Amino acid sequence: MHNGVHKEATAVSNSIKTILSDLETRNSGQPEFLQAVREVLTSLEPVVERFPKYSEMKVLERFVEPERVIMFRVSWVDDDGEIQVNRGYRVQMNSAIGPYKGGLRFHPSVYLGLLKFLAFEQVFKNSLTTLPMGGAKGGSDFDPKGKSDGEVRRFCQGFMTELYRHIGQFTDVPAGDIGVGSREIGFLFGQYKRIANQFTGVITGKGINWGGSEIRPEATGYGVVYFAEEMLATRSEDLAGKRCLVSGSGNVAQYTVEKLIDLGAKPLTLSDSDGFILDPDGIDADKLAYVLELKNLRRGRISEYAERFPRASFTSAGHGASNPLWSVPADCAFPSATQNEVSGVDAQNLVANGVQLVAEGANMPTTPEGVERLMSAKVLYGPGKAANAGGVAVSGLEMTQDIEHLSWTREQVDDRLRHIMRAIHTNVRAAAEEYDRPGDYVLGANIAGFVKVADAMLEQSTV
Ligand code: NDP
Ligand code: 2IT
Repeated sequence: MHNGVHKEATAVSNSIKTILSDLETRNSGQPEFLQAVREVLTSLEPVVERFPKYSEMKVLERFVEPERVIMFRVSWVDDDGEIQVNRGYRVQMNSAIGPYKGGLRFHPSVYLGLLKFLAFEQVFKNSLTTLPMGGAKGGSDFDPKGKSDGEVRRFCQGFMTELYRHIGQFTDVPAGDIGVGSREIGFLFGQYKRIANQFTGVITGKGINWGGSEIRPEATGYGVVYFAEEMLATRSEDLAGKRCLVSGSGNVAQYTVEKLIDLGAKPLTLSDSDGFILDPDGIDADKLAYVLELKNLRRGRISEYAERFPRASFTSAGHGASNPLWSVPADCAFPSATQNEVSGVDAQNLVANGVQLVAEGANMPTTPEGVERLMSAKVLYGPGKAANAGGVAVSGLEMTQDIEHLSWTREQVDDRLRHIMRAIHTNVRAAAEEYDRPGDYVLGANIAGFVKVADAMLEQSTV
């Protein structure tokens, strides 16, 4: 390497190390946020070396600090008449390329660091969609599991009674995530409308008769499978006949399975936090209809699948360093439950059992050790911020339809979703090639997502 270039590389690498160590000091106790930032900043080294303007203008330092964090109390009354208190949040990370956009998560594990990681990832993902959306995430440590409809409604109304003043169709547009589905979106939107006295597209994932978009419920799962098809096509392969592992059994998992069935693949598994089911005959359309009814209407547990279909088995979740779901022999894997659900050992098991492709429906489901193992084994690895961007992309299309007061057909939205997933795939691969790392979807997604937002920040000056 030329001496000057080498010096520049070392200086950049040192300055990124300094940013990371400052960040660790200032955000100790937020391991998921630090994990997400570490991966991204490390892969941005070559772009920062090539364009000193990013260091000079302190773009990385600005990227890792949310523009605004809102934390608030949510008090509500449970079915026994007791007052309950939860914590609500909205992390407004970056608005350089559009209004803040990102989901709401209701889960007992929610705390500021988790939402900062999700909001940080969202900035890159939204940039990749080709649509004008900034990044945000919010939610609460409220646990919807086991709560009555009335309790969920009262919680959602309390949550929105504070959140409404911080959001708006041109300011910040929330949507669903873990624990926030169509029921919760309805309660949240209804309360927003009541307080603001305005019917606007302030939330996405709305019902089809009140401003929602066709294909939004399906979009994340369909998009992941479209992205997987694109990845396989680079090796002249397709999904027909492929045995697929899917984790989770919520929104993303359900529509991943639906699209896999459509394309002739054989989905074998689903899971929830209690464990996983393995159906050696494959989950077909009728069995999937049962899962949708079980999870979305009865709010039951996935273990019931094995009671209903006796050829399937249920395995309880262990607490060790590995999840037996990822040891099932298969061709492709679609982690679609939660962060850090694929450990280094799990990744090793996937590779040992023949998996050639991992496309992430969940956000950051693979640990850094896991990513390292998959990439060194030359598995086609599609990180969440690229592979699962279809959900927020169709949210962006919902925003456009709301503003124009019209609705596109299923075919129109699905067609746009396919085009967007193809464009993301092309752009991510092009960025990886431009930086001499062909086929590296992690580097490609981080760089392609970064450049657009970073240049917007530079053009908008010191914000
Ligand atoms: P849902 O709430 O619909 O489903 C979540 C599923 O994951 C459930 O089966 C749940 O099981 C399981 N799960 C959640 N937390 C854990 C945990 N700690 N351990 C084991 N299993 C767990 O959420 P979604 O399907 O919407 O979200 C799944 C993932 O996809 C998340 O990472 C989310 O951020 C990501 N995502 C979602 C998008 C969307 O549009 N909804 C878009 C892009 C990404 P249980 O019922 O036992 O909790
Ligand atoms: O992680 C995600 O991209 C989502 N939960 C969807 C966000 C959105 O605004 O549709």
